[in-house]
Amino acid sequence: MERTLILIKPDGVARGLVGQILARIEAKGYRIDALSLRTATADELSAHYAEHEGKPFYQPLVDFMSEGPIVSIIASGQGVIPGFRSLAGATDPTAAAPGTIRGDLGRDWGEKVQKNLVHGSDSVESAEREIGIWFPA
Ligand code: RTP
Ligand code: MG
Repeated sequence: MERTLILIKPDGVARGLVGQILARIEAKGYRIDALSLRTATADELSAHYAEHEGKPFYQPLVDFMSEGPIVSIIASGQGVIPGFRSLAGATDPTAAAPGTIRGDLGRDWGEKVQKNLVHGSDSVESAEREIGIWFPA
């Protein structure tokens, strides 16, 4: 079965949106197979965001992701990888369509990094790689 790695980022946990975000994943019909709440280590974040190393938003992104606990989730279901990205909406919460997690629950807070509540894997390869980082066997 197709599976994906979802993160509820520190802004989502701090704002008390975990329940609402999980409810949207479940209401869509995807299954939650694993779930953990904890603060990420520096190693997990550098592995997770390796593709963005060197970009101007990399350090602000890693700092933001270290601010507090994260909920990491493995979710499964046919089409869950693109399906969750479409539930999440566009990266920029100002541009994200209403009806999406980022569009309904997020906004621009005037900070260096886009605080956009959630992460979802963007391909089968990313999903398997990211599941290995957040849920080591
Ligand atoms: P994600 O990986 O978190 O699911 O989001 P995404 O695919 O929509 O966005 P991506 O390009 O992979 O960027 C990863 C995260 O970095 C932050 N970001 N900030 N210019 C900026 O301020 C900027 N660009 C990216 C966001 O938190 C984004 O989700
Ligand atoms: Mg991404």
